[in-house]
Amino acid sequence: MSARVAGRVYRGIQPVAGDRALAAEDANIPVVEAILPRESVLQRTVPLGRSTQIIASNVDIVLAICSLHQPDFSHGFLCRALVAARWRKLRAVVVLNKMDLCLSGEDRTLLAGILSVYEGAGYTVFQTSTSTGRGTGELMKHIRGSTVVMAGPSGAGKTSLAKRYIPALDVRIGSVNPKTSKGRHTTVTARMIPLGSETFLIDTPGLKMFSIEHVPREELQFCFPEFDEYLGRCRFRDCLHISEPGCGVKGAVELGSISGIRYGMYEAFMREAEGQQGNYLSAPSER
Ligand SMILES: Nc1nc2c(ncn2[C@@H]2O[C@H](COP(=O)(O)OP(=O)(O)OP(=O)(O)O)[C@@H](O)[C@H]2O)c(=O)[nH]1
Ligand SMILES: [Mg+2]
Ligand SMILES: [Zn+2]
Repeated sequence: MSARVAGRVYRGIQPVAGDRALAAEDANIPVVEAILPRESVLQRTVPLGRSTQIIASNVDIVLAICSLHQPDFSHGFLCRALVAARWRKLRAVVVLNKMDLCLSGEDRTLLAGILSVYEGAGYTVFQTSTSTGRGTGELMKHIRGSTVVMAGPSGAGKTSLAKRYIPALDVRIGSVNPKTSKGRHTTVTARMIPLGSETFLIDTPGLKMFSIEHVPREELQFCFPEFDEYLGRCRFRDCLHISEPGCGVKGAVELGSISGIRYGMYEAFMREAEGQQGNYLSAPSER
């Protein structure tokens, strides 16, 4: 159903997918008079603009969706999306889509590495293919009854997943540029799609990078759930787990209890937050 938004609403707040609104009926077209307070939001920093953008509101779960190839998997993208979700206290799960393209021995090694990093960090990882339907039923069981926002690079298959669940959905599916393996930014606005009466899936435009500059530097350590049990074990109470002696987090990395790739991401985000390395560099340990 479409609605008109009263001009004064825009002066206070920009409506986003997931918002709940008070609406009045005007010549059969609902007119949004007010946006109700948001219970939760997923937000990102707008690259270069230094402002933040609320991607969706009132969500229960963030589906951080990516693929091994077309586009290529990026720890940087995935870890940023997971940080953004956790900073807003949103539950996140990882969806590895396009599993039908994961055929070679090299792919299986890559997959095993990714699973060990993210499952080791406590995340549930779903392996799906919107082409064959693999894993999409299991994913549906997990999200049933929730409002879910998809976040991922362009071309990962977000809209294709929505269409797998609602085949009659009138949406555009893009393609992936064969030269660059990147998507073509087909979806341009976020949209909430009802999947049954109590499950809602928010499709979003693919991002080049999920920027998290809005997350304060000292709070990044709390956005890596696997750090939690080690945070109290540092010699210094204000340890930021970079170069301080007697650091519990670094000790756990050395013992292999925390993945070196995830810790490398933490270090990179801390450096970025300090502004030493400019913005949006990929982390040194990214493979
Ligand atoms: N092989 C394969 N291709 C897929 C799968 N899912 C999506 N695709 C293809 O990937 C391309 C991009 O799919 P979209 O669903 O438009 O991707 P998106 O994430 O919505 O992209 P944006 O809207 O640009 O953010 C299309 O050519 C799809 O057919 C999959 O599971 N396997
Ligand atoms: Mg799309
Ligand atoms: Zn420490």
